[in-house]
Amino acid sequence: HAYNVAIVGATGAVGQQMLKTLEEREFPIASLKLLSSKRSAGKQIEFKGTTYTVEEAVPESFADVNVALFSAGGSVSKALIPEAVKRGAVCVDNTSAFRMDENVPLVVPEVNEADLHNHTGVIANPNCSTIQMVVALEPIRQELGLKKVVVSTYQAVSGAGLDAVEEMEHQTKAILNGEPVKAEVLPVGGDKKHYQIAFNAVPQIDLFQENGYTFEEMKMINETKKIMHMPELEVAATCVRLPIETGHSESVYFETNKGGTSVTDIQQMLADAPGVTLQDNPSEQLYPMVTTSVGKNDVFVGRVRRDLDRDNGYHAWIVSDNLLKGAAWNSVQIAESLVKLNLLGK
Ligand code: 11C
Repeated sequence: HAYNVAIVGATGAVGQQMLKTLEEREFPIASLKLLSSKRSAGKQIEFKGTTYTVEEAVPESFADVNVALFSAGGSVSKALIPEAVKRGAVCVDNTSAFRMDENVPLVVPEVNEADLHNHTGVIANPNCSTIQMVVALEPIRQELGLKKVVVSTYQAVSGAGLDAVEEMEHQTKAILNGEPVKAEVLPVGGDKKHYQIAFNAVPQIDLFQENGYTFEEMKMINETKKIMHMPELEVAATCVRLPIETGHSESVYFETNKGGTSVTDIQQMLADAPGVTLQDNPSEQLYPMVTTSVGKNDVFVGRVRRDLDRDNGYHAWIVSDNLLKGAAWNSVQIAESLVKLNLLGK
């Protein structure tokens, strides 16, 4: 069986990786529609040797579509997903528009694939920094339980889109050439000030919320609890943007319910877990890095060590490609799970 597939946001940083991933995974495509906002309509994109013209996404675009992957921003998802669902398309949404809606499953297949059974047309794909963290924590949660998580992130600019990547490149060249620096995109479109990202570390991703946390930090907190079905889990996050093109890194401290487990046992849990590659050998200087993780679908974990004060506390370093497992690959993986579980309808 093959499916009519639509990609909304086909020209964006994530849309491009969705196409690459669909091709690599040989997803069974009967027909493909590449959609975008009005601004990008008319662009041409190659897929498996055929040239497609990107069309503006409108409600009628979704007639006959079986599965639609959305990554064109929250407002596009809010406007068009109800229209697509009405027309029978199952939508996998990579934006934050529906993630915390209690009728919408928020899915990372390695953690909560079974939640797909409850879908009513929309499945939300979590935030990139949340996904890589829960993939690494889930095998530990299963064996030892989880009590508390404290994460600090080191996030790449491609998470903020292609405009942000371009801005970083321009700024870097300008600085190296001794020219003035322009900042118009980062840290976030909707805020009053913009700051240079080149040669900088910016502790703001998305807008500040009333509680002093940024929206990115609150996404990590709320989404982790929802995906793991653990409203009681204690989670705190600090999210920082670095001048890296692609690949998010995270320093994660976690406390388990059961104490006293050896680092070797934790490493074994990680090594055996789906979607995880353990890279952890200090004597060989083996640990995950952006340069060795980008372009791969897995979540890479290393630097596992016991907290010096608590026998149920551990530290780890988690790296993944934010456009792949953090976005495109997780979305395509959800589509594959929908096919496997016979949940695409029609
Ligand atoms: C970033 N995590 O790195 C953001 C991008 O909610 O899907 C993903 C935003 C989202 O800027």
